[in-house]
Amino acid sequence: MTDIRTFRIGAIPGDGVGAEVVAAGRRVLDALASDSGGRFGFDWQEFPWGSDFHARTGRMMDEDGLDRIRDLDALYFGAVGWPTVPDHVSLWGLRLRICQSFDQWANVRPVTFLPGVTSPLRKADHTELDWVVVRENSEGEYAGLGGRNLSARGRGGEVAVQSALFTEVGCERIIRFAFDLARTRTRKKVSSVTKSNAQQYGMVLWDDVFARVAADYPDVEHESVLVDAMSAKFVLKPEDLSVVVASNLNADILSDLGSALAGSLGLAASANLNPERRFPSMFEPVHGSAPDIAGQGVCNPIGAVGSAALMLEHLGLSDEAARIHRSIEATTGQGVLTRDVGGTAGTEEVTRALIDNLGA
Ligand code: GGG
Repeated sequence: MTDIRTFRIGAIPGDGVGAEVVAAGRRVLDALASDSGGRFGFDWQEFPWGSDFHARTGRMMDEDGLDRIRDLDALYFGAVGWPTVPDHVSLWGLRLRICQSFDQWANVRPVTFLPGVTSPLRKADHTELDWVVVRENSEGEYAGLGGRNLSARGRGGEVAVQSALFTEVGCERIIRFAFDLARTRTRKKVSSVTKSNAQQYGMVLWDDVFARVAADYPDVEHESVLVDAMSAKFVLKPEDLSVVVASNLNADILSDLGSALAGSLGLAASANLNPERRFPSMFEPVHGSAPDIAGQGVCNPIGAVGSAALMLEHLGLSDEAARIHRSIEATTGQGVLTRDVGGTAGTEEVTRALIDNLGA
C-alpha cells in the first residue's frame, strides 16, 4: 500500500491581494498533490484573520489563534495591512505576532532573476545574478522595545523611544544560518550588513559575532559592509553578492531593493523559518497587501507561488519544489507576465500557466 502523507497547512490570506495570491498558490500546490499519485496531499485549514476580522472583533486574529495553528505542519500567509487599521496595529497583531511567538528567527528571501523579466540593472542581462537575503527575524529593530510618554506636555511635547535589541545568541544563530546556506551554493560568500559606525553598541556586537563565526567557515568568503555602501553595491556590483545577512530592518529594506532590481516585488518569495522545528514555519510573498490593486485580478502570483516552493522544500518535497521553480521560469520565459513586470496577463492567466507548466 502507498504511504500517503497529508500535510496540515494553515492558510492565512490576510488583507488585500493576500487573498488572490494565496488562492493561486493553493491551486498550484493542489495540482502538484493530485499529480503525485496519492503520495502526498494537503489538508488546508483557512483562518480569516486580518483587517476585516479586526473591524468585526477588534483583534487581528482570534484570541486563541496561536494555539489553533501551533501544531500545523506549516503556515501559508498572504499579506497584512489595510487603510482601516493603523499599520503598526495590523503588523504587530498578525504577522509579527506569529513570527515572534513561533520564534521564526530566520527570514529567507531569495532574489531570483527570471527569464523574460527585464531588470533595471544594466548588468543583469549578461551576469548571472542569484542572491539570498537572510533577514534576522526575531529581534533587532523589531524587538518592540520602547514607549511613548509625556503626552501631558501637550501637542508637540510628546517623546518616544524605540530601542533595537541585539543579543549574542540572536546574532550568532542567524549568522551561522547564513554561512551554512552559503556552503550549499555555487558562490560561497556571505556579506554581512550593519551600520556599526553610527550604531556603536548592537551593531558592533553583530560585527564581532560575524568575525568570530566567519573564522569557523574558512571555505566561505566573507565581507562586512555598511548598509549605505551595500545599497550602492546591489546596484553597481551585483555580481559580487551571494548570501546577504542583515538585521531585521536593514534586510527588509535590502530585500525590497533586491526584488525591485530583479524586476518587481511581486516576484519575491520568502520563508519565515523556525529552524529547530519547535513551531510551524510560515511562507509568504515579500510584497504587502497592495490596496491600490486589490480585488482587480491583476496582482502577480509568482511571489506567493515561489513561497509555496520554499514551503515544499521545508516539508521535504524538494523535487516538487524544483517543479514549481521550473514552472515559474517557463511561465515568465513564455512572456505570460502581469503588468508589474511589463505584461498584460491577469492573476488567473498567470496561475493557469504556472499549473500548465508544472511538467516543464
Ligand atoms: N507578505 C508580507 C507582508 O504582508 N508584509 C507587510 C509589511 O508591512 N511588513 C513589514 C515587515 O515585515 O517588515
